[in-house]
Amino acid sequence: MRDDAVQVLEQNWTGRSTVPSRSLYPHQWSWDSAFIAIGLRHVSVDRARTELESLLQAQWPDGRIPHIAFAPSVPRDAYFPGPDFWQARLANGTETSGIVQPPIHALAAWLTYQADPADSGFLERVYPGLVAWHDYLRDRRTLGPGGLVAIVHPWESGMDNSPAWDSPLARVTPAPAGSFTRRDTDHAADADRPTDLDYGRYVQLAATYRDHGYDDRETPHAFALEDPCFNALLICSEHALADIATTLGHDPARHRQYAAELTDALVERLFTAGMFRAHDLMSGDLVASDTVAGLIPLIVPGLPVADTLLATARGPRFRLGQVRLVPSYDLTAEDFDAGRYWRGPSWFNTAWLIHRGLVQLGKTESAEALRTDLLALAEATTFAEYLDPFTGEAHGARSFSWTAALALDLAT
Ligand code: 9YW
Repeated sequence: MRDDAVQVLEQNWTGRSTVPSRSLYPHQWSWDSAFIAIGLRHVSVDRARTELESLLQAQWPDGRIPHIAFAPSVPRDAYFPGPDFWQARLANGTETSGIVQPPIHALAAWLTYQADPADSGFLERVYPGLVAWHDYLRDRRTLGPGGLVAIVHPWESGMDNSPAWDSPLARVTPAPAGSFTRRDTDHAADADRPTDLDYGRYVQLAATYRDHGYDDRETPHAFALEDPCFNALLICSEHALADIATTLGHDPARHRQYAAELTDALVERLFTAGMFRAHDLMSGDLVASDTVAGLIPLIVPGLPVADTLLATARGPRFRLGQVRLVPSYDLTAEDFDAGRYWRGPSWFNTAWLIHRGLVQLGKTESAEALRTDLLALAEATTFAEYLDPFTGEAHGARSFSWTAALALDLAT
């Protein structure tokens, strides 16, 4: 398995970064690169560093790390929405999207550094960009009164068609069907992907943001939610920034302080009925859909409700330890769909995050069971993008980079 995983990462390496999948996603994706670096550090620390540093080359002057950095060598229409849609070009010539993805980068940088602690030059180089990234989120994306940061597009959650976005998205008028051409369904089964109606809404939201210059103060956001996974990863990364600051001889206090404030807000604002739910800033309500995003706070150090949350993960909605990996959606929900993307299937990155949470909580047996399951499934599915939580059957792309990287990490 190890050799095969290394080979997947080799095949998907472009010289500066790793594409998530040669067929489906031929550019650099933000949170993918962070997960990939976490695995790559066991193969080549140099490549892991380059992966993260090349992503920072796509960072905007306002601090945001865009969710896609487009590869100039790939045909402009290979992926939709491509560079001509986003119309975002940096001074260094890099073309990017204008939205973001969950901030797991500082954690990835810290783990990459730990694979070769003799080289603190890497931390010196990435620390300012990572601080600017978190500053962007805090200063421009704290849209509600509670201090949590908000996503303004479903793609920003990394869980594109999560059922949690159904009711907020229902308010968005979709872009007309004929006004754009999807490319994702050229490479994956329609039944595994988001619907055309959802896609039209994604396109409309992104176009509105673009037409307002991606300015968070000017854009009349029709979609703004505080997502538990996004905020939990920000907390972990803020702790990682504190560790990085300490290593570099800087004062870590501001990072610990922000992490503590976010943790309080997360529990106070998003925790209900045993788990975390997204808060819709437009309606003022918590969204009544339980998704794996609501379990990811297990990774937050010192989470006061960790025991209750773990009981929910093991309960009938997610059946941790009884099904394959961790389903992306409540198994008891009427519209649970074992094959469609973020509406049921299990994913390797969320399983890796929950595994990390279990280890931190000292739940050794559960952690070990999840690790064994992840390694077996990575091999059996030839590193699939996602899979059926009941049968383990592979769905989406194969030779998927973060699957190979995270399996490598847990195999090491
Ligand atoms: C898309 C690249 C990305 C991931 C996201 C996943 C998917 C892109 O692929 O989004 O075309 O729908 O949802 O988490 O970063 O792997």
